[in-house]
Amino acid sequence: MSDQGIGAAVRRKEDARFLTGKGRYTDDIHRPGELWAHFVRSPLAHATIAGIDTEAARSAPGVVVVLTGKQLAEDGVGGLPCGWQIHSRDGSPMAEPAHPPLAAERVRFVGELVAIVVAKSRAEARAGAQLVEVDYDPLPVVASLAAATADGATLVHDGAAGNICFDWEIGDRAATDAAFAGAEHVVSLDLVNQRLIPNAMEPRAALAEYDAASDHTTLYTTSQNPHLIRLLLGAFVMGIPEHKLRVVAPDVGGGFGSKICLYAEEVVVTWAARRLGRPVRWTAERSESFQADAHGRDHLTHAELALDGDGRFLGLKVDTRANLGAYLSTFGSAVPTYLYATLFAGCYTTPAIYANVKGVFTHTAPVDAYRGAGRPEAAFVLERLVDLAARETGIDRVEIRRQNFITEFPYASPVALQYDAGDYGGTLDLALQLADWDGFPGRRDAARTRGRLRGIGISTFVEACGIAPSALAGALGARAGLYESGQVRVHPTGSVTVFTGTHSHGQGHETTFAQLVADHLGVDIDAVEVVHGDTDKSAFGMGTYGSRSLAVGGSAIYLAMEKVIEKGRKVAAHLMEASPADVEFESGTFRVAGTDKTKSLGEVALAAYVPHNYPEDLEPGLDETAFYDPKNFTYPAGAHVVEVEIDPETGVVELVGVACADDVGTVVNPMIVAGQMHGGLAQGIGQALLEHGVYDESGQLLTGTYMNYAMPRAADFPFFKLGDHTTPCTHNPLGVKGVGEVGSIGVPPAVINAVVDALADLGVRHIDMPATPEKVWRLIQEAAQDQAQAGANA
Ligand code: MCN
Repeated sequence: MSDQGIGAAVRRKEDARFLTGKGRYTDDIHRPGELWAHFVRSPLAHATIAGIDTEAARSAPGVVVVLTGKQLAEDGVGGLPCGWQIHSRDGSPMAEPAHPPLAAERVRFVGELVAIVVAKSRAEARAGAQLVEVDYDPLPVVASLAAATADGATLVHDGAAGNICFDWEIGDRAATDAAFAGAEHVVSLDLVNQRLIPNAMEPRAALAEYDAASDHTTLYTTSQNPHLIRLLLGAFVMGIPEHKLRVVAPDVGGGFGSKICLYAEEVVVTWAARRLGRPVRWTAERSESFQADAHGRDHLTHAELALDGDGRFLGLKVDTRANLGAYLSTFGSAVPTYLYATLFAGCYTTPAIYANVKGVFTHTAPVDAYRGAGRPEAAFVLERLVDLAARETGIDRVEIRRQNFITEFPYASPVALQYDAGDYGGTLDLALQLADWDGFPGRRDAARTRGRLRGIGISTFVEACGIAPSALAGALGARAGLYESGQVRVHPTGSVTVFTGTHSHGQGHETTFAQLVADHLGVDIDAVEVVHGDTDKSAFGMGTYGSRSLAVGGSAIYLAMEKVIEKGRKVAAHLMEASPADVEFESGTFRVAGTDKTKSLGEVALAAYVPHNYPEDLEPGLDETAFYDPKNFTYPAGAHVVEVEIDPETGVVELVGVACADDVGTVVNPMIVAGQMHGGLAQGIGQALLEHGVYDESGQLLTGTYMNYAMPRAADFPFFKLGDHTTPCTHNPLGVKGVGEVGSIGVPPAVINAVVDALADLGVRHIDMPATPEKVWRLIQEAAQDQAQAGANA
């Protein structure tokens, strides 16, 4: 390993600009003649729009134009498309109600766009928006899964009976029923996976510009996948040919999945800029982010696990209602189906699995991917059930997992996935060692003497990253391919520019992708620049989500480097008067095998661009592109152990230990991998203990500010103990798997299992997330009352 290549803990190249305030975010970009937009948003969750009076707003100081859904429709701007089609178990396609970017007739969630006010300044746009009079006729609201699926519930969309978008299934129902019929034990659980609200540091923003001379439109936007936004916006919504539309996602301050969707604001700002012939900009206020960024999770689930007398898992049944919000977001239908239920084997050999998922419309913000996207929900169901199974059968929590682990690979799970590699026992052993599992009883007894309840919890899990291959994704309903492009341009003096279709918004690609080049081409890392986020620069790409960037995007870059080496070999052979077959390449040097004749990559590049002495049949230049469509997902796996102490007087849960052993394949940069783990763990622990997006019955968002949506802070965490246990991915050229979501997937059940362990002696069987002090305190009080009652009855 070099000090820059694969495996080196190189400091992030991009941090120099971020830490010195030189990052260039959408809101930092200004165009001459630009105008500001402010949106009028619905204050009601469900209402018909009887009329919109824009008169006063139009004559307000500085206001240039006020536009509504009526004009949008007149201009032929289409609705927001969904990227993944799900079929119900009866074979019918999912309900896909229209999703107009500006509501014209009916509003369906608080925060939905109704009009855009464009003015000379931000303040004037905001003040103008206050003057837009919308005449709403309120309608009944279904703001929760329970309300939306109750008999006779008000319909969110007339075309979706019972508010059901799809009624989807996976697995073998008959085999699963048979497994349950022959079971010794059945463990069942009803649980909630609560709604989360993503909170990227940078709120969403958009700036659109139209150049009439060239008929070119440019949209700067806070996106995780600019090429996809160009495709959807251009081809499906606005009818702009892609060669006339440029989408730039410059520095983006975090996304966590919430910036993969095509949003109504992006469409409306682009439309307004084209209509006016002047640049139009918008930056969300934080309260707009709370209301209108796509939310995450929000499931109600009933699950059952069947076991034989020895604790072997025989069958798993899961029934989930998944909240989709008021409209289908770009990947809203894929998250609770193919990204969720395909993970129900986890790391276990359960032979029969059946899951039914109903996607439900409600009068709430659309729900889409949030870090982990489906996989945390699956791991939570499974790991809570497995823990309960251990308690209810009396089998040790570690042993019940170990005896059900998949140990032979490749492994075909009963829910569609084909695992290629893993060592679940190895990660478990390492996590137990890091956590000092065996020393726990001593620590618990010591805590008791301090009047505290101490618990330890474990979760062992598998995730699937880098959805692939495109043909399979297409067969399952994806309306896009899931490959990636990589271009490697070696300049005449040997420095390198890499163009990728992925997008880095905190993941450190500018460093790790440069490490790939340092490793494979032997170029100094400082002589490598990674370019992303601009559809005019990178050939094409599917962007960044699903922890796909290294496994898919990095592999594309690797393949492009292979092409560079192949061409360079021919040039070097010519320069050294040898046969290409005799030329080897290593660490930046071409060598005639078995001799001391060498040419550096820089010398070869110079010859390629100044081809005075050059092979006749070879094109000049050293610039290669590869598209990589993976053969399979990658399957990172891990074991997370969490230790908590609970103060019975207050119900406060203190996290006293977090130990994680993860297998993310070959590690490119251990420091970045640890950073990704820290971030994911923070979000997973936030879900387990603090965060909850809550609507009241009328569809008002009660958690619309940081005063009532509890975000985790550094002081909420102990030091994380991290361990790495690698089994390389077998089907990509780098052997890598994803790491970006591991923490948020693995840790929530470990936290809740630890909380339940601490309260188990009181008879507590389950607690829903977030395990807030109030919830824990109530459980303790109820348990005390039950025990007192039992004593009185005795
Ligand atoms: N890496 C590595 N070795 C590995 C695996 C990954 O060195 N074996 C490095 C990669 O090269 C990359 C980083 O770790 O620099 C993350 O890689 P990967 O797992 O491929 O994930 P992506 O880059 O595709 O990022 C997506 C993932 C997701 S899905 C969410 S959500 C998320 C996350 O990353 N959102 C983030 N991490 C985030 N981090 C920040 N700061 N901000 C976000 O919005």
